[in-house]
Amino acid sequence: MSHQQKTQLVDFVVTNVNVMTLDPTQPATYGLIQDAAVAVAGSKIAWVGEEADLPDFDCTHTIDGEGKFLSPGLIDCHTHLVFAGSRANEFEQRLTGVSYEEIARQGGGIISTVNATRAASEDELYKLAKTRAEQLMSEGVTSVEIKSGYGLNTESEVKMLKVARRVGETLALTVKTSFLGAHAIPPEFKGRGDDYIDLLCEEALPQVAELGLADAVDGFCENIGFSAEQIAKIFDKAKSYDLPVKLHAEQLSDQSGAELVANYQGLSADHLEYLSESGVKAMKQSGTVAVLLPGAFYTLSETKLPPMDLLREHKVDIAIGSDYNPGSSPLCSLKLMLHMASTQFKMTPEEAVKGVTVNAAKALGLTNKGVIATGFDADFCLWDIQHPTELAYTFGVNPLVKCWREGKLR
Ligand code: DI6
Ligand code: FE
Repeated sequence: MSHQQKTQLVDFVVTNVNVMTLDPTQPATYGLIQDAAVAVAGSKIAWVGEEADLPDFDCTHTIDGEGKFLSPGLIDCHTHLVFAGSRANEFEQRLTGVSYEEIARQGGGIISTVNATRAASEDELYKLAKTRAEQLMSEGVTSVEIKSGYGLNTESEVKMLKVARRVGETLALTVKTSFLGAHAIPPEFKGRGDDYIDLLCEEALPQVAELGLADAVDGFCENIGFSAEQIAKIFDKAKSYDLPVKLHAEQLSDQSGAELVANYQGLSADHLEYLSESGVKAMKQSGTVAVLLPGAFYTLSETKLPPMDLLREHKVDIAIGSDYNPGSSPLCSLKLMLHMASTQFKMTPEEAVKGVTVNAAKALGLTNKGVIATGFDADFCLWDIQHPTELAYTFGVNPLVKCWREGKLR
C-alpha cells in the first residue's frame, strides 16, 4: 500500500498478543481479546482489537508478542512506602502473642516508625523509597499511591510527601500522594488528640495543600487512631482545598468510617474487615471503592474476612493494594496480593486482577489508566503466561517480560 493511503501515524504496534483489556465494555472474562494487536501513539493507546482488523497504520516499529498476554500496567492503590527503620522486633513480639494494638498502646507500632522517619534525611528516605518502588515496578506496577503518616508534624509530613513526589519524578512510575497526618497521635500530643487534629487542620494540611504535595487526604479511623468526629474535621478541611478523601476504615473494629468517607464522596475506604451492610450501601451510593488489603489481613493473623458477599451483592467496586508498610504489611509485592486476594478473600482471579487495574485506577481517580482501550494511557505489561489466571495463581516466579509506561518501554 502506498504511503498516502496509510491512515494514522503511530509509534509502535504490538502484534500477536492476547490482550487482557479489563475494559468493562469487552464482554469476555478479563476483557480478553485473543490474537490481538495494540497500537501506541505518543503516550496513548491509539487502537486495540483483533489483529485481523488492524488498520494499516503508518508505523515502522512492530513488536512480536509471541502469543503472550498483555495486561494494563498494575496499580498499587495503597502503600506507605516512604519510611525509615525496621519493626523486626515487633514481628517477633507478635509471634509470641502480643497484639498489634497492644504494641501500639505501648508506644511502639506506628510511633516507632515515626521516630525513625523523623530522624532520617530526605535523601535517606528517598533511597529507601526508591528501592521499594523499583521492587514493585519489577512485577509490573506502573502507578502507585504513596502516603505520608510517619512524620506526624508539619515538617516531617512535608518531607515524606516531597520524597514521594521525587519518586514519581525520577522513576518511570506514576505516583499519587495522600496526606495521612491523621495516622496516629504523636508522642508530644499524647492524650490530646483534638489538639493534634487542630494542628493538622490549621498548619500541616494548609502547608501541604499550598505546596501541592497531596493528591488526596487520608486518615486512620480506629480505637487506636482517630474518632469519626476527628476525621470529619480533617475531611472538612480537605474539602476546602478541593482535595478528595479516603480512609483506613473498619480495619480492627466497626467505627462507621465507611459511612463517613462515603458522606464526603470519598475515593476509597480501605481495609474493611469489620464493614457493616450499612457501610456497604453508603459506599455503593457514593461510588466509593472498597480497597482490600490482604497483606495486612495475613500479617496480623486476622480471621474476620471483609464482607465479600455484601460487596458483590451491592456491586461495590473492589480494589486490592499491598498496604506495603513496616508494621502490618511488610510485603512488597502486588503479585503476592493477587494470590492472597484469591486464597484468603476468595476473590476470583478475575476480580483480583480487576482490583489492581481498572478498580485501582478508580480508587486513585486515575481516569485514563487501568484498562487497555483507545485513548487511555499506554501503560501495559507483557506476561509470559499461558492463561490470565496465572497472575493470581503463581507466586515466587516473575513472568513479566516487558513493561511500558505512557508509551515508553521501561
Ligand atoms: N493501618 C495499617 O495497616 C497501616 N496503617 C494503618 O492505619 C499500618 C501502619 C503501621 O503499622 O506502620
Ligand atoms: Fe495502610
